Amino acid sequence: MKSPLIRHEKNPIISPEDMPFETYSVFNAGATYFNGRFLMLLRVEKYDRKTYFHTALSEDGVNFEVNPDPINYPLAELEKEWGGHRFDMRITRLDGTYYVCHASWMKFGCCSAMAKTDDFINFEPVGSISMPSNRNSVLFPEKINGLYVRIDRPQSINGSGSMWINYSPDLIYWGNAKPLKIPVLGWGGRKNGAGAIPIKTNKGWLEIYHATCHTASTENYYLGAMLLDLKDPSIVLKAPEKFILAAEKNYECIGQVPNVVFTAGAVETTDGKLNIYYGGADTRMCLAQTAIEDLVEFCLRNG
Ligand code: M1P
Repeated sequence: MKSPLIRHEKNPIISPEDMPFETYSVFNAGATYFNGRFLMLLRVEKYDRKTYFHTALSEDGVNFEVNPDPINYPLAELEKEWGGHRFDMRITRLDGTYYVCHASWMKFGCCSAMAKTDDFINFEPVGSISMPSNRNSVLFPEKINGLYVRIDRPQSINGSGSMWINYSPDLIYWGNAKPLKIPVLGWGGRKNGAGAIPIKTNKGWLEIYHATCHTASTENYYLGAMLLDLKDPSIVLKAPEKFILAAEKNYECIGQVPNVVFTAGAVETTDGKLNIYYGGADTRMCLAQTAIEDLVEFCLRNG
């Protein structure tokens, strides 16, 4: 079975030139549904090469209006002392609160960190939730067996690494870490990391992730999908060896970092689609769509 993902005809849905200010990249947005609208937290790099986060809202999930003002995102304790370049925000709605997990580069390396918000205006740091080197944290949208659960990506000194699962009683203390056993993939042998927030289906938790491999010229990024056990998400039920999206279009191959498709958020639409938002070449925002049941079927048939 072929990948059921279809690129949106309006791709890229947000390019730097669409932004209400000068910027050279807008990519890897976290995404959620908020107060009846689609919301993205855009990663924006301006000409000072600093990173800012701007919300963008949409009625239809395709046409977004970008807030010209960046969000006010207070520094967490460790970041005050050691600096923190944040990137790649993933948004989880859990018990009515929105939790944002992101990478935070400090002087000693990259940690996963978390904040929470009710309105995407005021954010309260939860804190650093890992030791270095770690990133690509996604929080599950519900507790499992009474514990918070997240997938993250500890990274080795040579930059490789793969997904692990961690548990916490309070979002601060994390442990019982276990690697997710996905097959060694031809397209993902270098590193991988969780992308969208896991989606609960009756066949398991559906997770869309990225994985990379080195080619003769670049490190190419792909998207893959897998199903995790509902009661014990450290168990990988199905992890197809086929990718679901590769960088093929110009807007995915040409830009700040070539040959990159990278998701940090997917949102269900009211008409049964799944909108998978992804960065193209670390430069612009793109959209691919499928139906959740088609992606689950893809995992079941190819896993
Ligand atoms: O430049 C491609 C990607 O590189 C990193 O990916 P990973 O988290 O897997 O190491 C991140 O910086 C990501 O934002 C970026 O798109």
